Amino acid sequence: MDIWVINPNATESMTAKIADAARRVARPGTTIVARTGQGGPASIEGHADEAMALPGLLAAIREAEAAGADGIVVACFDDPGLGACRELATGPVMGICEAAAKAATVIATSFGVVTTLPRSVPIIEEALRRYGVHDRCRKVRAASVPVLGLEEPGSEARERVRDEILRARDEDGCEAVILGCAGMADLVEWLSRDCAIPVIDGVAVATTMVEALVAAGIATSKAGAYAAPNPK
Ligand code: 5HY
Repeated sequence: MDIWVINPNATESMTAKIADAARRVARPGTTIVARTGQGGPASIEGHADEAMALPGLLAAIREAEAAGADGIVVACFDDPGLGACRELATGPVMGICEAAAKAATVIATSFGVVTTLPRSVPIIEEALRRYGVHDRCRKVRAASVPVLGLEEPGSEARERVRDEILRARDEDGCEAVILGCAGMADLVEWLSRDCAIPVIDGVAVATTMVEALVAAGIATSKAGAYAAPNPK
């Protein structure tokens, strides 16, 4: 099967690490096709960036559909434009926030999220409410690092993320912590070891969830909200 993993921001280095994270967990028969959103912002930090990323994201969805993609991962923790992506897609479409949040509720009674900037916290809290898991989340924390700080070798970003995860574990009583940015995907193994708590990367989980749905023959329903857009 072919799973397309789409980074809606325009940073190729982040797409590469996202693709690596997806390929690390993909089954032998699965091909991961990675795409970077064209024309969008270099990083998505808030509502306006998210809106500006949508045209490139939807163009990539159309490309995936034309190529016969079996499933799609939207690799941005804001889960931008999921409804629109699902209208355009045939196979299952998973956002990394939704995937990670639902996985966390399976392995723990309470979880936390560590994202990049404080401005993303309310956006993530709203997403968790939308997914019906907000009551299982102790706290959404921000490491106060810009998204692209995660791309800078030698920056303090990874240590700041680790320190926030330790606070989530020790102060909030979280039993698991979700990485609240696709750009953290390459840190998951180190952080899980260093913090001695399950750390969940939404890219890996979304990839395996899409694989499972495709393997089970489950595609996006076209019976209602996710029907293809009306011809104009
Ligand atoms: C992301 N922004 O996963 C989100 C998350 C964040 O460019 N990729 C981005 O940190 O706001």
